[in-house]
Amino acid sequence: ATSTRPISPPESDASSVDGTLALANDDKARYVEDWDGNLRFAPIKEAHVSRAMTKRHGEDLYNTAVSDIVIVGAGSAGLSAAYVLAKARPELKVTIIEAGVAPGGGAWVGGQLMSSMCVRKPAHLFLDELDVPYDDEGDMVVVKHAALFTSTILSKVLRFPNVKLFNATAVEDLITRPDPLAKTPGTVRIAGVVTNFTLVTLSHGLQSCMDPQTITAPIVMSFCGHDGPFGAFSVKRLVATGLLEKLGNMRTLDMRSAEDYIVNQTREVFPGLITGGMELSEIDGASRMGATFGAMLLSGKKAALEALKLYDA
Ligand code: AHZ
Repeated sequence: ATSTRPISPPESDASSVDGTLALANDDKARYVEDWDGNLRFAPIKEAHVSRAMTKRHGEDLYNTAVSDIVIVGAGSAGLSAAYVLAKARPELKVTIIEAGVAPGGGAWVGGQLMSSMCVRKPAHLFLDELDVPYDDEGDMVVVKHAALFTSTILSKVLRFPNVKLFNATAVEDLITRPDPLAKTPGTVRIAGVVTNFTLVTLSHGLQSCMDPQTITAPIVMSFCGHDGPFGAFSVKRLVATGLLEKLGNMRTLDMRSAEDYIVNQTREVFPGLITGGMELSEIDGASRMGATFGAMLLSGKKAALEALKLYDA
């Protein structure tokens, strides 16, 4: 049996409102799925593929070189911030930089490589907004697989026209400018980020002359997680450059207090730099919470609300 369902022709970007391709009648006859051994893909040229990708990537780099808000780190906190921002303010250009190939940080598993994700109330309201189902266990809810949360929020974030994600791309420095609001001369504020392909960032010891790119933005939000190979990048960089005296270093696990603290203290930690999620525990010397994610979701949301306050000030 031959299905007459059309598949995407290579040249067309056109799609109708409901997402189905608007094909001419003869296209419907040409592009068919044939399961009897006669399936033929549409013709292709290698250059078409190369140009389709390089054109868009170049345009994306060009367009986001000046952004409204840069989000560093697309773990559960960073993605939550991106979702709230992009939804609330479609006119703002939100650029996300994620060092890993796979956005999501640690939120592909719920903890100790186990799949379920525990979320304390009231963060279940954020899951409701995202339409992520869960089991209600009273004071907390359990999503059957952390990947269900992460894939759902990721798909929603990426659909916003005002969001651009560069993955496999690391922030390897911050941009600073003299702070016009500061009383002390010489005081600076964060004014953007310096990026490179993560593979290049990892290879600086092997090759010189691999200069990075820049993205300027009035507000940078950092959700790089707690210390690790790439963790807590922005706050560690503040200390390394003498802009901050020292880090508090993440403390031992205290599930009872850690989540409230992280959400309530999510803030602009340095002029132009908002920090949330577990990166905040490194600057403040706050406890970790272990495998319970409500604070990551709501710290992302609080950070987004703080960013909008700053942006509109
Ligand atoms: O790849 C990192 C990850 O996806 C990314 N990242 C780190 N440094 C970066 C850099 N440039 C670009 N220089 C960078 N991206 O940041 C993301 C951090 O995600 P995460 O899941 O590690 O952090 P989070 O704060 O969103 O969530 C923490 C979840 C934890 S840890 C924890 C505990 O240890 O007790 N408990 C919870 C709930």
